[in-house]
Amino acid sequence: MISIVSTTPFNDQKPGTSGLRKKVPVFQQPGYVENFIQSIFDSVAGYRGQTLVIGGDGRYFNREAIQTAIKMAAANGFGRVMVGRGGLLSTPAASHLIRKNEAFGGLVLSASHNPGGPAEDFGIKYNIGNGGPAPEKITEAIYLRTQAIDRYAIADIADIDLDRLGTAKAGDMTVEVVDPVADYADLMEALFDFDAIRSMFASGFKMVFDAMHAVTGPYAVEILEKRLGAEPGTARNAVPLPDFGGHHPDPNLVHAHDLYELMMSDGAPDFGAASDGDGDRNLIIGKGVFVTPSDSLALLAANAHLAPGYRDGLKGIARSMPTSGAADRVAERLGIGIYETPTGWKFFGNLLDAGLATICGEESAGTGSNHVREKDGLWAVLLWLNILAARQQGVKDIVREHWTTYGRNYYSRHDYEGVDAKVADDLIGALRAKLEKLPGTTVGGLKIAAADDFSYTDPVDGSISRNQGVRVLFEGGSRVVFRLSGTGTTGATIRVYIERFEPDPAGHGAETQEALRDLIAAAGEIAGIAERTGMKVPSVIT
Ligand code: VG1
Ligand code: CO
Repeated sequence: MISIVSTTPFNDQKPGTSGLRKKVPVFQQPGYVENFIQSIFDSVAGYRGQTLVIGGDGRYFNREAIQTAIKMAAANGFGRVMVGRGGLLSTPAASHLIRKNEAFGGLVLSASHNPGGPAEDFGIKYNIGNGGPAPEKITEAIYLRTQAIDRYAIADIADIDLDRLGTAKAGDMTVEVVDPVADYADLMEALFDFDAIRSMFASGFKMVFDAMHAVTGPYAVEILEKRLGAEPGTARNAVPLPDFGGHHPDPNLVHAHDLYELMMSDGAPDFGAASDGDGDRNLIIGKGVFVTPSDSLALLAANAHLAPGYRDGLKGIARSMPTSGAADRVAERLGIGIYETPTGWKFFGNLLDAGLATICGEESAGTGSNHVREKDGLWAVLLWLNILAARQQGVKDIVREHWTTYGRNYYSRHDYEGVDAKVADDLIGALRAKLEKLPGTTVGGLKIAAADDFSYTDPVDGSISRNQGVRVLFEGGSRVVFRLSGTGTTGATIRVYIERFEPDPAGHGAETQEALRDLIAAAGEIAGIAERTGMKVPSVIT
C-alpha cells in the first residue's frame, strides 16, 4: 500500500556545503524529512527499479530517518535499497557501496563533525551514481522543488530490522542490510601495502586512532587492529554513540585535544590520528608534530607512489581554494595538473571522473582520491601508515624534509562562530564592495597585490560557481581568504584563512600563529572583524 500524502513546503530546505543540516527538532517536524527526500527523488530521473544506498553516521535520529527513507524509496519505485547494518555507513564507505553496486545514488545521513543528540544536529545529503555528492545543479533543483512540493509518496509497511544482515522485502522493493565495513576494508587492502604496515606494527610501531565515538570505530577496529595487527585498544572511543559521548566529533586540535596532548607528551606513540562524525575527515599528528591538513595533502601527494594503488603516479591534484598552496608545489615538481575548486567535495567529482585529478584535499581535514568520490579519513591514515612503513622514518623527519624540499606554507584558519547572520553577511558584503580599491594599498605594512571574489569554472562541464570566497593576495605570495560557512546550524560562522609561504629552511621553525601575526592583524583590519562582530578573538583556531 502506497500513500500519497499532501504537504506544504518548508522554506528552509536549501542544501549547504554538504547537504541539508539542521537541528534535530527541525527534522522532527511532521513532513520535514519526507518533503526533502521527495524533493530529491523529484529532482532526478531514471531510478525506477534501481538501487539506492542508505546509511548514516549513527547520530541521534539516524534510524528514524532511515526507516522513512526506505518506505519512501519503496513508494517511489526503487528496486533495491542497500543499507548498512545498524543504519551505519561512513561517508566514504557509502560512496564505495554506490560505486561497487552501480547504484543509482545514495542518501547519506550525517551532519559530519557537528555535535549530535536530541537538541543537536542532523543532516541529509544526496549522492549521485559516481558515489559523490550531488553537484550544484542538482542541489539547486532539489531546493527549487522543496519550495513547490505539495505531496510525497510513502509505503505503509513495517519498519525494517536494521540490525540483522540479510535481505527483506519492503513492498515490491528489496532491502539488503549489509555489513558496513567489509567492502570498504577490502578496498583499503587493495590500495595499500598491508604486509609492510603489518610488519611495522609487528616490530613495535605504536599508534592511537581516536574515532571520537563516531562512525569510524568499527572500521578502525577491523582494519587497524584485526587486519593490520595493531594492538587492541589502538582504536579509542570506537563505539559509535548517538550523541558522540557529548562531544563534537570534529578531529581538530580543539575537539581532539586529548590526542594532541598525548602526541606532544614524552610517552607519545609514533602516530596519532582521528576522524570525524561520518568518517570523511582526518587528523594526523606525529610524535611532537601536528601536520596541517594542507601540508598533509601535499605530503600524501608527494609520496603516494609508495603505495601500491598509486604506484603509477598521479594524474593531477585538486584542492579547495582556501587550502594552502603546498600541494601546488608538489604538482609543479611532478609535472602534473593542479586544480583549485570552491569549498566542498562536490566540486572534485568531475575532475576525478574525467581522470584529471587523482588526489584531492581541503584545509578542513579532508583528503581523498579517485578510489571513491568523497573525502576519506581512514584512507588518509592508511596512506600515511604506508608511507611511514616504506620510508622507515618518523612523521617529524618526513615533514621537515618536505619543507626543506618545497618550502613551508604557514597556515591557519580562524573561525568566528555564532555571529548574527546579518552581521556576517554585511561583513562579506562590505569586503566585496571594496575589492576593486584594495590592490596597491598597504595594510599593517603589507602591500596588497590583488583581491577578488573567487569564481570557478568547472573544466569538465563548464558550469560556473561564483562568490566562493573573498581572496586578498599580498605581495610576496601571502594571502588571507574570507568566507561564510555553509555547514552550521546556528547563526553564521565567518572563516578566515591565513597563509604565508616561507621558502627558506632557516625560517621553518616558527610557531604558526607567530609566523602569521602580521597577516592575522591585516585580515582583522581589512574586514573590520572586531568592530562588526564584537569578537576580539576567534572562537576556534585550527
Ligand atoms: C566545511 C569545510 C569544507 C567541507 C565541509 C563538509 O564547510 O570548510 O571544507 O567540505 O565542511 O565537511 P563550510 O562551508 O562549513 O566551511 V564534512 O566532514 O562536515 O561533511
Ligand atoms: Co565529515
